[in-house]
Amino acid sequence: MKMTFRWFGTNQDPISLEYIRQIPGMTGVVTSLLTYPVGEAWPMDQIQAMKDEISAHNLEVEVIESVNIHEDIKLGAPSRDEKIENYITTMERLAKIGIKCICYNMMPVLDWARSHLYYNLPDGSNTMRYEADFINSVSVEELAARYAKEADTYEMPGWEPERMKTIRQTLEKYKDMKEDTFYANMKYFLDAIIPHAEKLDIKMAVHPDDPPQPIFGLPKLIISRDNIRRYLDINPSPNNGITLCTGSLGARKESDIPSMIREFGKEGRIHFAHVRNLRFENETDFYESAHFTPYGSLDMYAIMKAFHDINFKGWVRPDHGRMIWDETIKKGRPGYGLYDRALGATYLQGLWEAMTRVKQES
Ligand SMILES: [Mn+2]
Repeated sequence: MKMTFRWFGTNQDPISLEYIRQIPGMTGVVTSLLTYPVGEAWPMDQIQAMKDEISAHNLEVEVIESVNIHEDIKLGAPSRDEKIENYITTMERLAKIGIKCICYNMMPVLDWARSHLYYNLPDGSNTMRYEADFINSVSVEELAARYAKEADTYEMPGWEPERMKTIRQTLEKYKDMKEDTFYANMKYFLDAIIPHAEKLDIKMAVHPDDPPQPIFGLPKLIISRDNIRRYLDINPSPNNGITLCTGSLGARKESDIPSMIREFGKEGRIHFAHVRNLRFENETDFYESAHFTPYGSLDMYAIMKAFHDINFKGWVRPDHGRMIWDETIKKGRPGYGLYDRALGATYLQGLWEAMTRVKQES
């Protein structure tokens, strides 16, 4: 595995590349042009500037998270062809700076949702939380307003005030969409882009839906082993793969993540992994815990063992952590503090080293 760290970009992330470089084992960052409008081709000069800045700090950039998919593509609207053309142009430009993997999601309208961004834990840290009753009782506008208030210095990706202005109309468009139609729209997109991905040597890695259940009446598709199987089968190219996100998949109690890693990983269809833990409070509610197995509900040893057993060579990043130490006061992007993710990265590498040594010495 290659250990990486998510970085939101210049002026978008309070954590410097210099600090990221100091985390043991960190080979590179995973980033995006966050402020660029979805559906348009990213300008080459901005892509190059991003690459130059990261290289100047002795870090690699091989993974982009994310190049977002325009709603027209998900909805199968007539204007999708133009958006797909732009997507391919972005892929071509990213290939020029050595990008090898693009993470994206196929979630209708909203990228993710939580009830709390800074939920206080008994140890004095705070973290993101998902309380199902709360999410089911608020309107999408009320939730957006809550995020804007709680994280006042950062726009939450997918929850930008600009997007919220037309959210009703966008939600309405999905009202009667059948699952088969949604898969057909995904296939149309994949069949258009995957030949280019093959030529450019870029691995496409769809991220599972977060949370993995319908909210605000929106369909959720990439949430389970069977749905991922279907997504991979609609375009069987090895360049059509997944981002295995333990936190997103793990928010369904029935998910067997190690078995998914073995199944999809052995086929070479896992290109990128988000590894984090979460703690269930009851059947539906959870908060994002420290990575260490005893603190959460996911067995991080079993997860890393599955990656180790399949000899995973792709990119891994620690995922959402808690805000700890001085970050609880200064805060920052929820889930994306420096310290807990750095601890997560070293913990995951500790597990990995032990497994490698046991294998060598046996
Ligand atoms: Mn994730």
